[in-house]
Amino acid sequence: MKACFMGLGYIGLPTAIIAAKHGIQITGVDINPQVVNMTNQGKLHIVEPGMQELLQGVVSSGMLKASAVPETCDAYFIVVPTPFKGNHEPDISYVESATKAVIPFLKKGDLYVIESTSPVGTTNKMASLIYDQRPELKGKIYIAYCPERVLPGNVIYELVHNDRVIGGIDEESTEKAMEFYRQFVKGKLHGTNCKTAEMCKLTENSSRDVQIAFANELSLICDKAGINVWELINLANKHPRVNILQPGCGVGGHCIAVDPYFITADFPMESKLIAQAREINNYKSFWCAEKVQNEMLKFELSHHRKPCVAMMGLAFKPNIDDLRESPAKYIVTKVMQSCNNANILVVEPNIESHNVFKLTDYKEAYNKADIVVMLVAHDSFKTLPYSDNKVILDFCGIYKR
Ligand code: SAJ
Repeated sequence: MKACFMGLGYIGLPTAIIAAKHGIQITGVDINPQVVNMTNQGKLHIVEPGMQELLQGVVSSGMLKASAVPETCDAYFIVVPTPFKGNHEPDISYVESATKAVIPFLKKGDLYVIESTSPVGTTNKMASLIYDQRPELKGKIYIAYCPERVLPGNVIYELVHNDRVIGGIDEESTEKAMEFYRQFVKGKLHGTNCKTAEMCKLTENSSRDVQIAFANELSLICDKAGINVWELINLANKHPRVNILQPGCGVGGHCIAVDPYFITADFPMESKLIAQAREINNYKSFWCAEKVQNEMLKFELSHHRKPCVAMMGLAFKPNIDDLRESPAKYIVTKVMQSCNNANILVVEPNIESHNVFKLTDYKEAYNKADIVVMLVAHDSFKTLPYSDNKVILDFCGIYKR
């Protein structure tokens, strides 16, 4: 069997590699020539543990090759980004152009699958696009949606072991797509229709966003009420049917902070809670920045000098180097702008250097600072002692006090 993966990013490339390892002949297509060149040399352009060795193996055995254009295969997978247009409207133009690129190659019996996170209705839209240009293929090809749900850093394991939801435009398409994934997925495959599968991906990430918003809202209430939110959540979670997540300095990354908008853009009247959760999580970052600025002002008034402030963490979540949509980065930027960058030490132990922020070692910054702002719960920060001689703003529960 031959399969073509349109998009060799964080999801497309690992999936293509795993499929190739399971005996499927893969053509990986990317619009970025550097990605194509690196992949063909067996060099991984993303960071993912264990993936480099696997890539080298499938390239040298000839099971995977990268190209700027698709070629005739038996199955086509659309694994490209779905960003925003502005105003939080999803932009499916990458899915559309990848689909247009494969249309000339489609033939009777082929499988076409979208994996990109997409607004509800996208698979049917792409089916119409295909049939408009190739009416003779109507009812002769299989079209389905199958969202990815892997966690960066654990992709090799999760691609194989996670359950998958697969929704076709008809039952035959669902079955055909399941047949494909069965070749390398050990998790359960759950068949449904394409609209439900599209909504399922958005639901998973919106659910997490709403739950984090609840924790963040509690943190705001507790701050005003003088209650330790970490202790409160820990105690509430002793109830056998309560499981509250952790508050933080906001929600970041390219999934949880983004996907809910794919629902609110299309169903504004119905998605009040989902929209409110987005607002609460965004507000939490703004609130944290204000809190830092207020503490700096208080310090200056009582000490008659400007404080030295350590901003601990830039990544969007603990123990990674990914700064995409990072609330910590937003807070650091906002605080630095408000004080002309004076006396602010920026810390991110998971990256070597940054083109905007001058980075300081975490121990050095902690020792020098009058105000320590814990933004990301990196493991290394947990080794730092609590000090009563410093003002510590712990937004991510390093000390849980
Ligand atoms: N966060 C909190 N409190 C918590 C948990 C997380 O504030 O209790 C924050 C994190 O600090 C971070 C944000 O939420 O800023 C998102 O982190 P995450 O770990 O929830 O999610 P991602 O973006 O790393 O990966 C998610 C995963 N989805 C879920 O956990 C439901 C992953 O399985 C998906 O494949 C991925 O999104 C995706 O591509 O959709």
